Amino acid sequence: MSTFPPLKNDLILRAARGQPTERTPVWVMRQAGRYLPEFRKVREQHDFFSMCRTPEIASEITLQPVRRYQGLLDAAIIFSDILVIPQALGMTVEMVPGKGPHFPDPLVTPEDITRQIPHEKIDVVGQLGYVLEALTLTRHQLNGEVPLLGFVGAPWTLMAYMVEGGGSKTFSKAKRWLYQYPEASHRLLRMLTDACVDFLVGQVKAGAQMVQVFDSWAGELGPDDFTTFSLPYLKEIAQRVKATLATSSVAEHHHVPMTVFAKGAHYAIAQLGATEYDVISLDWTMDPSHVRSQLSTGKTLQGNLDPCILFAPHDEIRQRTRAMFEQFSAWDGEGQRHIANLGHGMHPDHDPEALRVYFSTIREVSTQLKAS
Ligand code: 1CP
Repeated sequence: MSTFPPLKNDLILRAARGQPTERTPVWVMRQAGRYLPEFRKVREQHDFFSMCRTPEIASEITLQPVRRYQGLLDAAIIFSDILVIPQALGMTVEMVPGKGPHFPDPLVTPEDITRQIPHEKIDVVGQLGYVLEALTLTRHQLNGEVPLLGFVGAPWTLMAYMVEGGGSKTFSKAKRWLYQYPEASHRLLRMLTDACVDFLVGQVKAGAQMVQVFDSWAGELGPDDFTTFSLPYLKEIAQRVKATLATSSVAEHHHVPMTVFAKGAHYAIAQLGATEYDVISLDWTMDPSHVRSQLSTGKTLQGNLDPCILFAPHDEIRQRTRAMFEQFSAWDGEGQRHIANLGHGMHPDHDPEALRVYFSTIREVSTQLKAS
């Protein structure tokens, strides 16, 4: 392993582990993205997945928000996409500007799994070496300013894209698979789980200091289906990643915090609380104190301002951010177990200055709380 520069700000790692912090750390989902003019400038010249595959470009984009919000951000998240896993398994995925991901040849029947996912492609870490290189390069370039986050899409969310062929309003094709082809669905979810485990372990070895599993479409499933088709795989990912890293010869790998974001899965909070994830990320429809009341174990919560509040006048952003922050600090008994974030990602038409207001408000209110 190459030696990385010493970390100057480990607030997010401490908050994730439930250790004391002098203020609340903050980052936002999709902080490296289309709302930034500097991102759009690079994007104009390149195809999306070529950007992901070029470590220098991926690294540059990861650093853009860290530079722009100098000192206000407490983490960087590697620029990539959850759909690099389906690509590594052999599927074609294109990113259509203004529309989103598109699979020209999605999985229609279970036979398509064997046809489209050749066995020899399952060396995910080998296929995704470019993400690992981008992580290592970025960790050096960050120079210890803030920790670097890695991520994967959860098996159910990845399966949803692979069957739907892109985004969807109802996810009816993917959900139909669960009922018509439950065995094949489990076979696919299992392959994706193996890929997620290998890829996350690879990301940590390459330099990721914390990782997040995005189950963006968890809320499309009801409680029973979530318990059958998503939760066991989410659980297994945390278990296996932690067990594998515990045997690493590098001490830093032993305590890499893991976050789960099961968007919309209100009904699953207690179950998620019983997994090995350190942090549970909440969308904006979830009430932090209600969530906290359902958790018996010491977990850190992340979130959860509605991203659309960033369209409000600055004064209202300040007011709503304060109100959000207070909901989390109400149970601040065992140390500030809160990582401030939005309840989902930035939108392309957000004003970067509105996000600055959010960051500064978090800084202000959390510093005041700690000083009081
Ligand atoms: O800044 C960051 O957060 C890091 C980079 C990142 C991450 C973590 C990107 C860049 N994508 C993701 C994860 C991701 N990708 C998720 C999980 C988080 C979430 O729910 O938002 C999902 C569902 C995707 C799939 C995806 N990729 C979508 C969503 C489409 C839909 O179904 O609604 C879209 C629009 C993309 C493209 C994408 N990914 C990232 C960027 C900057 C973009 C825009 C691409 C462009 O320029 O066209």
